[in-house]
Amino acid sequence: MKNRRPIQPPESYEHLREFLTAEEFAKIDAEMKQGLPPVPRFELIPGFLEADAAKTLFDELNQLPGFKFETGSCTDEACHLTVQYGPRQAYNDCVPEVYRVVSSGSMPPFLTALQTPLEEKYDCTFNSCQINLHPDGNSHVFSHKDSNPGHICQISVGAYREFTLTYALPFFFPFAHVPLASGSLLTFFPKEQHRMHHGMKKSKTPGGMKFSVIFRYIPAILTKTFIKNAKDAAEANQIRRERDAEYEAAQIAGRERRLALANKETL
Ligand SMILES: O=C(O)CCC(=O)C(=O)O
Ligand SMILES: [Mn+2]
Repeated sequence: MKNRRPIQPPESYEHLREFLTAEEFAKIDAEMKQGLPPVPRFELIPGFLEADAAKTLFDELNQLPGFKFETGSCTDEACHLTVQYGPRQAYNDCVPEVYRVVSSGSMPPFLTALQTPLEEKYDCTFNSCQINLHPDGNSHVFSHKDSNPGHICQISVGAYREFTLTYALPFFFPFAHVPLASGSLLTFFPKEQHRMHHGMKKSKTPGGMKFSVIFRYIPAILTKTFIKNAKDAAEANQIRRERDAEYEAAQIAGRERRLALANKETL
């Protein structure tokens, strides 16, 4: 396998032929009897916020109370701090209590003002905002998938960092290094984020502070448990049903609210 990596979302797995030997690719083709699943898309908008707006957001985030060292990992040292508004997803049982955050209640207005245009842009509805504070270039995020259904929108402000995206299917392969410049928006799409992992390596050069502002819809059931904690398939299906029913109902209700508001504005 060669060592170069693209940084743009690929349109298909075809680009892997550049990196894999013909034998490796033929083996994968053969293993995936149904054919390869579609490539998980992501969208990066580098200048989603103008420099001034990014600076203002950085200053507002810097004033927020309640940041706490946090990790979702059972083994990694906590090296970022977090504050969460709206529902907070459950932690794996092995995550030390001291590194778990709880919800700080409802979102302050400056975050709601960021959420609204994202919901309009992607026709989706969020109910939570997680803010991660990375104090310097030494903080990192281990490679993982998020557990929520639906879109994930992440706005970055502050020091430059990169996300590494890794295919989880059909094989483990880091396929993109995504530049998270200040003011950028990175969006993962429903279901597709489950086919890849995202993580942030330590910075190679000394770097300053960075905030990640992450909007998601987190159904109540996911604040209590994980599908992989289910004791059997029936319980896993019950969790899935509850998760999807709440999520779908919230998406429909949110769309109706947006439509009603748009109609009122055009009157
Ligand atoms: O802090 C970040 O940049 C990403 C964190 C993340 O992926 C998560 O908390 O699920
Ligand atoms: Mn994540």
